[in-house]
Amino acid sequence: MYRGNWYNIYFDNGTVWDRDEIEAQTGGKWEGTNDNDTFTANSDVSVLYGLDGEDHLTGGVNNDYIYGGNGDDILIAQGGSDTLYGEAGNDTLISSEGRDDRLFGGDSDDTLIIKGFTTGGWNWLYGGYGNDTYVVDGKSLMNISNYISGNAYISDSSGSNTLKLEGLSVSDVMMKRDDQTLIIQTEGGSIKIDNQFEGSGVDNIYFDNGDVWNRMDLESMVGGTII
Ligand SMILES: [Ca+2]
Ligand SMILES: [Ca+2]
Ligand SMILES: [Ca+2]
Repeated sequence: MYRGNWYNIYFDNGTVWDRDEIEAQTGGKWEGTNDNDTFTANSDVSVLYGLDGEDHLTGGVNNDYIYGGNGDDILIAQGGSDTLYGEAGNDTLISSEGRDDRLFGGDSDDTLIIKGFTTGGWNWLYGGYGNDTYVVDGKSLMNISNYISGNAYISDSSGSNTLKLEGLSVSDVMMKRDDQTLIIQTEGGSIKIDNQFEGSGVDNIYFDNGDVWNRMDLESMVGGTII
């Protein structure tokens, strides 16, 4: 019986895709090459695979999932709530709006950046294996409205990690402790570092003017002891 065959795509080699297969194959997926790729998602695409090479991939308006693959990649979240996976290599992952993004550095030494908080919400940063660097534009935290707050959550239990608070000085922040979690409170939001007082998290926090706080400094500020 002939029914609905206008949905189908016929290839020269005899392959036929029906509608389900077309949706599965073209449902917003973009795949790069094993060389260096540069790609920015549009509204039709929400899953990006960089594969090998040093890729430069940027999210679009959707809630995108971006996979860097092997190599040192640059992945940028913008619009929607994006999830970035650096995977292997020394990757740079950037949340450009700081709006409910999730960044996973993966293996090796990655840099995870929140470039600016334009709205409230939480951003989740996971460096994974390796010595990872976290960079948070703290100044933008102070510029969002009084009624909403921008927040970042850092969870990292391996390597020697660093947090850079851009645009902030030591007088802009207040350190608090909630069980083993360090909470860095600013006027416009907070940064939580999971299990900081159990030896996870970051070894040093850098401020703009060159001030550095290490683990011991953080311990003494919140009145705890290193376990
Ligand atoms: Ca590639
Ligand atoms: Ca990578
Ligand atoms: Ca890493």
